[in-house]
Amino acid sequence: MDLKPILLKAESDFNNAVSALNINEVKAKYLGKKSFLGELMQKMKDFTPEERKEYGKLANDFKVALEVLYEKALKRVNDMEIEKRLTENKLDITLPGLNFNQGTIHPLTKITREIEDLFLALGYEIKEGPEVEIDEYNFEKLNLPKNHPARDMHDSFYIDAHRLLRTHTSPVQVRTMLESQSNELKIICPGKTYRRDLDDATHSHQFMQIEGLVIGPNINMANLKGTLDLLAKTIFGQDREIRLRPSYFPFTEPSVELDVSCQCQKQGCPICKYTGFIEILGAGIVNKKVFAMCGLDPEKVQGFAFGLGVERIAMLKYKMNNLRHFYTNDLRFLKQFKGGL
Ligand code: FA5
Repeated sequence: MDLKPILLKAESDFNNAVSALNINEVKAKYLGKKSFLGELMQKMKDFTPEERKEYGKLANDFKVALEVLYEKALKRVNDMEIEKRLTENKLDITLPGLNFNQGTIHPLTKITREIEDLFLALGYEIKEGPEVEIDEYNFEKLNLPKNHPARDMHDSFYIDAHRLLRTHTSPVQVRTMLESQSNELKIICPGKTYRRDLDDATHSHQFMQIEGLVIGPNINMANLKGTLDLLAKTIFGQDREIRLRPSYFPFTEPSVELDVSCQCQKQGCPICKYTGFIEILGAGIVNKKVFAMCGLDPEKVQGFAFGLGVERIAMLKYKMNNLRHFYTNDLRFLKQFKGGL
Protein backbone atom coordinates (compact mmCIF):
# COMPACT_ATOMS: atom_id res chain seq x y z
CA MET A 1 0.00 0.00 0.00
CA ASP A 2 1.55 3.30 -1.04
CA LEU A 3 0.62 6.02 1.47
CA LYS A 4 3.14 8.58 0.20
CA PRO A 5 0.70 10.47 -2.12
CA ILE A 6 -1.74 10.83 0.79
CA LEU A 7 1.05 12.10 3.05
CA LEU A 8 2.14 14.62 0.42
CA LYS A 9 -1.43 15.86 -0.03
CA ALA A 10 -1.84 16.09 3.76
CA GLU A 11 1.40 18.07 4.03
CA SER A 12 0.22 20.52 1.41
CA ASP A 13 -3.24 20.83 3.05
CA PHE A 14 -1.67 21.48 6.48
CA ASN A 15 0.70 24.03 4.90
CA ASN A 16 -2.18 25.85 3.28
CA ALA A 17 -4.15 26.12 6.50
CA VAL A 18 -4.02 29.71 7.80
CA SER A 19 -5.93 29.48 11.09
CA ALA A 20 -6.46 27.10 14.01
CA LEU A 21 -9.94 26.45 12.58
CA ASN A 22 -8.49 25.40 9.17
CA ILE A 23 -5.96 23.18 10.91
CA ASN A 24 -8.73 21.37 12.78
CA GLU A 25 -10.61 20.78 9.53
CA VAL A 26 -7.49 19.31 7.93
CA LYS A 27 -6.87 17.27 11.08
CA ALA A 28 -10.40 15.78 10.85
CA LYS A 29 -9.82 15.02 7.16
CA TYR A 30 -6.62 13.01 7.76
CA LEU A 31 -6.77 11.85 11.37
CA GLY A 32 -10.55 11.73 12.04
CA LYS A 33 -12.78 8.63 12.22
CA LYS A 34 -13.95 9.01 8.62
CA SER A 35 -10.44 9.63 7.24
CA PHE A 36 -8.50 7.09 5.21
CA LEU A 37 -6.48 6.34 8.37
CA GLY A 38 -9.69 5.89 10.39
CA GLU A 39 -11.06 3.42 7.86
CA LEU A 40 -7.75 1.57 7.75
CA MET A 41 -7.86 1.16 11.51
CA GLN A 42 -11.47 -0.10 11.29
CA LYS A 43 -10.51 -2.70 8.70
CA MET A 44 -7.65 -3.98 10.82
CA LYS A 45 -9.89 -6.48 12.63
CA ASP A 46 -10.71 -8.24 9.30
CA PHE A 47 -7.05 -8.90 8.48
CA THR A 48 -5.25 -12.14 9.20
CA PRO A 49 -2.66 -11.96 11.98
CA GLU A 50 0.19 -11.73 9.43
CA GLU A 51 -1.57 -8.97 7.47
CA ARG A 52 -2.35 -7.19 10.72
CA LYS A 53 1.33 -7.20 11.64
CA GLU A 54 2.30 -5.64 8.33
CA TYR A 55 -0.61 -3.20 8.00
CA GLY A 56 -0.58 -2.36 11.72
CA LYS A 57 2.98 -1.00 11.52
CA LEU A 58 2.20 0.76 8.25
CA ALA A 59 -0.92 2.40 9.69
CA ASN A 60 0.90 3.40 12.87
CA ASP A 61 3.84 5.01 11.01
CA PHE A 62 1.29 6.79 8.80
CA LYS A 63 -0.56 8.10 11.86
CA VAL A 64 2.65 9.35 13.52
CA ALA A 65 3.69 11.12 10.31
CA LEU A 66 0.27 12.81 10.06
CA GLU A 67 0.44 13.87 13.73
CA VAL A 68 3.87 15.44 13.17
CA LEU A 69 2.42 17.40 10.24
CA TYR A 70 -0.49 18.50 12.42
CA GLU A 71 1.73 19.63 15.34
CA LYS A 72 4.03 21.56 12.97
CA ALA A 73 1.09 23.30 11.30
CA LEU A 74 -0.52 24.13 14.64
CA LYS A 75 2.70 25.70 15.91
CA ARG A 76 3.10 27.69 12.70
CA VAL A 77 -0.43 29.07 12.91
CA ASN A 78 -0.09 29.92 16.63
CA ASP A 79 3.21 31.73 15.99
CA MET A 80 1.56 33.63 13.15
CA GLU A 81 -1.27 34.73 15.41
CA ILE A 82 1.09 35.94 18.16
CA GLU A 83 3.16 37.80 15.59
CA LYS A 84 -0.02 39.40 14.20
CA ARG A 85 -1.17 40.52 17.66
CA LEU A 86 2.26 41.97 18.45
CA THR A 87 2.36 44.03 15.28
CA GLU A 88 -1.26 45.19 15.63
CA ASN A 89 -0.94 46.30 19.30
CA LYS A 90 2.46 47.88 19.07
CA LEU A 91 3.60 49.13 22.49
CA ASP A 92 5.79 52.19 22.40
CA ILE A 93 7.85 51.96 25.55
CA THR A 94 9.46 55.32 24.81
CA LEU A 95 6.16 57.21 25.35
CA PRO A 96 6.15 59.22 28.60
CA GLY A 97 4.05 57.56 31.35
CA LEU A 98 0.88 58.99 32.86
CA ASN A 99 1.54 61.77 35.32
CA PHE A 100 0.22 60.62 38.69
CA ASN A 101 -0.03 63.34 41.30
CA GLN A 102 1.53 61.76 44.33
CA GLY A 103 0.53 63.37 47.60
CA THR A 104 3.05 64.45 50.20
CA ILE A 105 2.77 64.14 53.90
CA HIS A 106 1.50 67.19 55.79
CA PRO A 107 4.31 68.89 57.77
CA LEU A 108 2.31 68.69 61.02
CA THR A 109 1.86 64.94 60.56
CA LYS A 110 5.55 64.66 59.75
CA ILE A 111 6.61 66.38 62.97
CA THR A 112 4.04 64.40 65.00
CA ARG A 113 5.37 61.12 63.60
CA GLU A 114 8.98 62.11 64.30
CA ILE A 115 8.09 62.83 67.92
CA GLU A 116 6.03 59.64 68.20
CA ASP A 117 8.94 57.60 66.83
CA LEU A 118 11.30 59.07 69.43
CA PHE A 119 8.98 58.32 72.35
CA LEU A 120 8.00 54.87 71.08
CA ALA A 121 11.72 54.05 71.02
CA LEU A 122 11.90 55.20 74.65
CA GLY A 123 9.13 52.77 75.59
CA TYR A 124 6.19 55.19 75.73
CA GLU A 125 2.67 54.26 74.61
CA ILE A 126 0.54 56.48 72.37
CA LYS A 127 -2.85 57.38 73.86
CA GLU A 128 -5.67 59.30 72.25
CA GLY A 129 -8.74 60.99 73.64
CA PRO A 130 -11.89 62.66 72.28
CA GLU A 131 -11.80 66.19 70.88
CA VAL A 132 -15.19 66.90 72.49
CA GLU A 133 -14.27 66.66 76.16
CA ILE A 134 -16.09 67.07 79.43
CA ASP A 135 -15.29 70.07 81.62
CA GLU A 136 -14.38 67.72 84.46
CA TYR A 137 -11.46 66.19 82.54
CA ASN A 138 -10.38 69.27 80.58
CA PHE A 139 -10.28 71.49 83.70
CA GLU A 140 -11.52 70.23 87.07
CA LYS A 141 -9.42 67.10 87.51
CA LEU A 142 -6.42 69.13 86.32
CA ASN A 143 -6.84 71.38 89.32
CA LEU A 144 -8.69 74.08 87.39
CA PRO A 145 -11.99 74.37 89.31
CA LYS A 146 -14.80 76.60 88.00
CA ASN A 147 -13.96 80.30 88.25
CA HIS A 148 -10.22 79.51 88.56
CA PRO A 149 -8.40 82.48 87.00
CA ALA A 150 -6.13 80.17 84.97
CA ARG A 151 -9.17 79.11 82.93
CA ASP A 152 -8.87 82.53 81.27
CA MET A 153 -5.69 81.31 79.56
CA HIS A 154 -7.84 78.75 77.71
CA ASP A 155 -10.63 80.69 76.01
CA SER A 156 -12.93 77.79 75.17
CA PHE A 157 -15.57 76.62 72.71
CA TYR A 158 -18.35 75.22 74.91
CA ILE A 159 -20.95 72.87 73.44
CA ASP A 160 -23.17 72.91 76.53
CA ALA A 161 -22.61 73.55 80.24
CA HIS A 162 -20.51 70.38 80.65
CA ARG A 163 -18.89 69.74 77.30
CA LEU A 164 -16.37 71.69 75.25
CA LEU A 165 -13.81 71.26 72.48
CA ARG A 166 -10.71 70.29 74.45
CA THR A 167 -8.35 73.23 74.95
CA HIS A 168 -5.27 71.03 75.40
CA THR A 169 -4.27 67.36 75.31
CA SER A 170 -3.84 67.21 79.12
CA PRO A 171 -7.29 65.60 79.66
CA VAL A 172 -5.87 62.45 78.01
CA GLN A 173 -3.53 62.21 81.05
CA VAL A 174 -6.59 62.29 83.31
CA ARG A 175 -8.43 59.66 81.27
CA THR A 176 -5.40 57.34 81.21
CA MET A 177 -4.76 57.63 84.98
CA LEU A 178 -8.43 57.10 85.82
CA GLU A 179 -8.68 54.12 83.51
CA SER A 180 -5.39 52.36 84.35
CA GLN A 181 -5.14 53.24 88.08
CA SER A 182 -1.49 52.32 87.57
CA ASN A 183 1.41 53.87 89.49
CA GLU A 184 3.63 53.45 86.45
CA LEU A 185 2.85 55.03 83.09
CA LYS A 186 4.78 56.40 80.10
CA ILE A 187 2.49 57.92 77.52
CA ILE A 188 2.34 60.56 74.83
CA CYS A 189 -0.97 61.91 73.57
CA PRO A 190 -1.00 63.67 70.20
CA GLY A 191 -4.13 65.35 68.87
CA LYS A 192 -6.13 68.39 67.84
CA THR A 193 -7.01 71.09 70.36
CA TYR A 194 -9.19 74.21 70.17
CA ARG A 195 -9.15 77.68 71.74
CA ARG A 196 -11.11 80.83 71.02
CA ASP A 197 -7.86 82.60 70.11
CA LEU A 198 -7.82 85.09 67.24
CA ASP A 199 -5.98 83.62 64.27
CA ASP A 200 -2.66 85.36 63.63
CA ALA A 201 0.91 84.47 62.67
CA THR A 202 1.44 82.33 65.79
CA HIS A 203 -2.12 81.44 66.89
CA SER A 204 -4.89 79.35 65.42
CA HIS A 205 -8.32 78.52 66.86
CA GLN A 206 -7.52 74.87 66.06
CA PHE A 207 -4.00 73.60 66.61
CA MET A 208 -2.16 70.42 67.58
CA GLN A 209 -0.50 69.43 70.80
CA ILE A 210 1.48 66.46 72.05
CA GLU A 211 1.19 65.69 75.72
CA GLY A 212 3.69 63.58 77.63
CA LEU A 213 3.18 61.92 81.02
CA VAL A 214 5.55 59.71 82.96
CA ILE A 215 4.63 58.42 86.42
CA GLY A 216 6.48 55.96 88.59
CA PRO A 217 8.66 55.77 91.67
CA ASN A 218 11.17 58.64 92.19
CA ILE A 219 10.42 60.51 88.97
CA ASN A 220 11.95 63.98 89.30
CA MET A 221 12.88 67.21 87.55
CA ALA A 222 16.20 65.73 86.33
CA ASN A 223 14.27 63.01 84.44
CA LEU A 224 12.08 65.70 82.88
CA LYS A 225 15.07 67.81 81.87
CA GLY A 226 16.92 64.84 80.33
CA THR A 227 13.84 63.82 78.35
CA LEU A 228 13.21 67.36 77.05
CA ASP A 229 16.90 67.77 76.13
CA LEU A 230 16.69 64.60 74.03
CA LEU A 231 13.44 65.81 72.45
CA ALA A 232 14.94 69.20 71.51
CA LYS A 233 18.13 67.67 70.09
CA THR A 234 16.18 65.06 68.11
CA ILE A 235 13.92 67.63 66.49
CA PHE A 236 16.27 70.57 66.03
CA GLY A 237 19.77 69.05 65.99
CA GLN A 238 22.49 68.01 68.40
CA ASP A 239 23.93 71.53 68.63
CA ARG A 240 20.83 72.92 70.37
CA GLU A 241 20.76 73.76 74.08
CA ILE A 242 17.73 73.87 76.33
CA ARG A 243 16.78 76.18 79.17
CA LEU A 244 14.08 75.68 81.80
CA ARG A 245 12.31 78.78 83.08
CA PRO A 246 9.93 78.83 86.08
CA SER A 247 6.31 79.04 85.03
CA TYR A 248 2.82 78.26 86.27
CA PHE A 249 0.32 75.53 85.36
CA PRO A 250 -2.30 74.45 87.93
CA PHE A 251 -1.69 70.77 87.12
CA THR A 252 2.08 70.80 87.67
CA GLU A 253 4.01 71.97 90.70
CA PRO A 254 6.69 73.20 90.16
CA SER A 255 6.06 74.20 86.55
CA VAL A 256 8.53 75.21 83.88
CA GLU A 257 8.65 76.45 80.36
CA LEU A 258 11.23 75.00 77.99
CA ASP A 259 13.26 77.24 75.73
CA VAL A 260 15.52 75.89 73.01
CA SER A 261 18.52 77.80 71.69
CA CYS A 262 17.83 79.55 68.42
CA GLN A 263 19.29 78.60 65.03
CA CYS A 264 21.31 81.86 65.21
CA GLN A 265 23.58 80.06 67.73
CA LYS A 266 22.39 82.43 70.48
CA GLN A 267 23.77 85.44 68.52
CA GLY A 268 20.30 87.04 68.48
CA CYS A 269 18.01 87.37 65.45
CA PRO A 270 14.41 88.41 64.62
CA ILE A 271 13.16 84.82 65.10
CA CYS A 272 14.23 84.68 68.76
CA LYS A 273 13.55 88.40 69.21
CA TYR A 274 17.25 88.82 69.94
CA THR A 275 17.12 86.68 73.10
CA GLY A 276 19.00 83.65 71.70
CA PHE A 277 16.27 81.25 72.94
CA ILE A 278 12.72 80.31 71.83
CA GLU A 279 9.97 78.89 74.01
CA ILE A 280 8.65 75.52 72.80
CA LEU A 281 6.58 73.92 75.56
CA GLY A 282 5.17 73.87 79.07
CA ALA A 283 6.01 71.16 81.59
CA GLY A 284 6.43 70.32 85.26
CA ILE A 285 6.16 67.82 88.07
CA VAL A 286 2.59 66.47 88.29
CA ASN A 287 0.65 68.24 91.04
CA LYS A 288 -0.26 65.89 93.92
CA LYS A 289 -3.81 67.21 93.75
CA VAL A 290 -4.13 65.83 90.19
CA PHE A 291 -3.00 62.36 91.33
CA ALA A 292 -5.54 62.44 94.16
CA MET A 293 -8.36 63.53 91.82
CA CYS A 294 -7.44 60.72 89.41
CA GLY A 295 -7.59 58.08 92.15
CA LEU A 296 -3.83 57.59 92.68
CA ASP A 297 -2.06 57.87 96.04
CA PRO A 298 -0.01 61.12 95.92
CA GLU A 299 2.33 59.76 98.56
CA LYS A 300 3.23 56.72 96.50
CA VAL A 301 3.55 58.17 93.01
CA GLN A 302 5.53 60.92 91.35
CA GLY A 303 5.59 62.03 87.75
CA PHE A 304 6.36 64.65 85.17
CA ALA A 305 4.27 65.98 82.32
CA PHE A 306 4.80 68.23 79.33
CA GLY A 307 2.69 69.65 76.52
CA LEU A 308 4.01 71.05 73.27
CA GLY A 309 2.40 72.87 70.35
CA VAL A 310 3.14 71.02 67.12
CA GLU A 311 2.64 74.09 64.86
CA ARG A 312 5.14 76.16 66.83
CA ILE A 313 7.71 73.35 66.72
CA ALA A 314 7.15 72.90 62.98
CA MET A 315 7.47 76.66 62.40
CA LEU A 316 10.83 76.70 64.16
CA LYS A 317 12.09 73.59 62.45
CA TYR A 318 11.10 74.75 58.95
CA LYS A 319 11.95 78.43 59.62
CA MET A 320 8.43 79.68 58.94
CA ASN A 321 7.07 83.05 59.92
CA ASN A 322 3.34 82.31 59.71
CA LEU A 323 1.38 79.43 61.22
CA ARG A 324 -1.54 79.95 58.81
CA HIS A 325 0.39 78.22 55.99
CA PHE A 326 -0.41 74.90 57.70
CA TYR A 327 -4.14 75.41 57.22
CA THR A 328 -4.59 77.23 53.90
CA ASN A 329 -3.95 74.16 51.71
CA ASP A 330 -1.64 75.97 49.31
CA LEU A 331 -0.08 73.15 47.27
CA ARG A 332 3.04 75.24 46.55
CA PHE A 333 3.70 75.20 50.29
CA LEU A 334 2.65 71.62 50.99
CA LYS A 335 4.64 70.12 48.10
CA GLN A 336 7.87 71.23 49.72
CA PHE A 337 7.50 68.54 52.36
CA LYS A 338 8.45 65.44 50.49
CA GLY A 339 8.42 62.14 52.32
CA GLY A 340 6.85 58.71 52.50
CA LEU A 341 3.33 58.31 53.71
C1 FA5 B 1 -0.87 73.85 77.90
O1 FA5 B 1 -1.77 73.69 77.07
C2 FA5 B 1 -0.56 72.80 78.89
N1 FA5 B 1 -1.57 71.80 78.89
C3 FA5 B 1 0.82 72.20 78.60
C4 FA5 B 1 1.31 71.41 79.74
C5 FA5 B 1 1.10 70.04 79.78
C6 FA5 B 1 2.03 72.02 80.79
C7 FA5 B 1 1.56 69.29 80.82
C8 FA5 B 1 2.47 71.26 81.85
C9 FA5 B 1 2.24 69.90 81.85
P1 FA5 B 1 -0.11 76.17 76.95
O2 FA5 B 1 -1.40 76.86 77.09
O3 FA5 B 1 1.12 76.95 77.20
O4 FA5 B 1 -0.03 74.86 77.87
O5 FA5 B 1 -0.04 75.53 75.48
C10 FA5 B 1 1.01 74.65 75.11
C11 FA5 B 1 1.53 74.98 73.71
O6 FA5 B 1 0.43 74.97 72.80
C12 FA5 B 1 2.10 76.38 73.59
O7 FA5 B 1 3.45 76.42 73.99
C13 FA5 B 1 1.94 76.66 72.13
O8 FA5 B 1 3.01 76.06 71.42
C14 FA5 B 1 0.69 75.90 71.76
N2 FA5 B 1 -0.45 76.81 71.61
C15 FA5 B 1 -1.24 77.34 72.56
N3 FA5 B 1 -2.22 78.09 72.02
C16 FA5 B 1 -2.04 78.02 70.68
C17 FA5 B 1 -2.76 78.57 69.57
N4 FA5 B 1 -3.85 79.31 69.68
N5 FA5 B 1 -2.29 78.30 68.32
C18 FA5 B 1 -1.20 77.52 68.15
N6 FA5 B 1 -0.51 76.95 69.16
C19 FA5 B 1 -0.92 77.21 70.42
